Amino acid sequence: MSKHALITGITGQDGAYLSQLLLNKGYEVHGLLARRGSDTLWRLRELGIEGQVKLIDGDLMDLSSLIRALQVSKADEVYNLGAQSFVGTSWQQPVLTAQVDGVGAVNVLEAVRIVNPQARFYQASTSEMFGLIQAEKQDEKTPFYPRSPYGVAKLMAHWATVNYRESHGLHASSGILFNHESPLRGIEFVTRKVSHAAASIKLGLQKELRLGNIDAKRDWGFAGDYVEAMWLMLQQDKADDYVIATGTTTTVRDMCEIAFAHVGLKAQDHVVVDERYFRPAEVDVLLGNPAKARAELGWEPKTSLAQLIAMMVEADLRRIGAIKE
Ligand code: NAP
Ligand code: F7E
Repeated sequence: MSKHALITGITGQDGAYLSQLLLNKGYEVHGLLARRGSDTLWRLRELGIEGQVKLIDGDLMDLSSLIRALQVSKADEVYNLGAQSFVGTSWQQPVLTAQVDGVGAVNVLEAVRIVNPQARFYQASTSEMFGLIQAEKQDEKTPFYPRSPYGVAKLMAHWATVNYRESHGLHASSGILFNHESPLRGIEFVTRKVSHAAASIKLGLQKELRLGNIDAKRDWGFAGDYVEAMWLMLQQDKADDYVIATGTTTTVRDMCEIAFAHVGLKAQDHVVVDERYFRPAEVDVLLGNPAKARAELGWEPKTSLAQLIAMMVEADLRRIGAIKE
């Protein structure tokens, strides 16, 4: 009998890669579809799996729809990936972000507790919870200090996951994932904004790239590698929390150099710093220590930043080239 999975946020970057991973493992994959707006299924289509997942209408803010999704999917494993995930927007929509990212996670936990407390639960926690970092390298024991409404909402969801594990005995794990990117990354995030611009400038469609704080440092990995860690967490006998990261950090400025060099250009000739993209409070540097995940899950990142950025620029060259023809 195949296992059943329910993924909230199935139309997002991680939802698409996780669906692909689980389908390859023989799972029946169900996903919560929050919006039926214009082309929300493009990522599943790019991976060629649009017709292989079963979509259930629902929203993280609607507990009744989550209860129904648990019943319909008969899920053994529930991955809560749905979120308002763009940090910048969380200052414009702090209440929505709190509701979707914070209360939404509690809603999923409640649905699991009510419908099938034996189901295993994964929470998409984030390095944004470390915010103003309290240790040079962040691990599972590093104190949190979120710097954005997004980080605050995610911290609520993280502690709710721990609490449901401790008070209701749920197999509920929290993956504290550092930034992970791919050709399926939303265009608003900095790596994709850069890969798209490098391709666009190379093809003569754009001249400059306007960015915010290019001195910020991030620990960037490949989303395809990171969804494996999510699955591994739910295969453990005991639920727990794990940091998932590469253990190296790079400035936005240097990441731009890698992207532009891939198409034979120099980033400094095109990047313009624009204060409009600065945030009210910045997370200056993130650097994760994935030692626990390596030791207990046997998980390792497989893709270097140079490989990742090359993959993203190549994908954008193909997409833009296809539109131009
Ligand atoms: P993403 O591409 O922004 O995907 C977010 C997903 O959430 C989309 O499918 C979106 O649906 C869905 N969603 C938004 N509001 C919803 C609602 N009210 N009800 C149900 N679904 C809703 O994010 P991602 O990069 O794949 O990240 C996956 C998860 O990991 C998120 O929770 C994110 O916060 C977290 N995370 C991400 C990273 C990272 O670096 N990528 C790192 C740590 C943690 P639509 O398609 O309809 O908008
Ligand atoms: O910004 C700086 C920006 O928006 C990275 C989400 O997946 O990872 C992501 O959050 C850095 C920041 O990602 C621009 O100020 C400079 O310092 O790509 P980002 P994020 O904010 O780190 C975490 C782990 C999550 O959980 C989130 O869901 O880049 N930056 N100039 C810029 N950022 C953007 N977006 N655009 C710029 O023009």
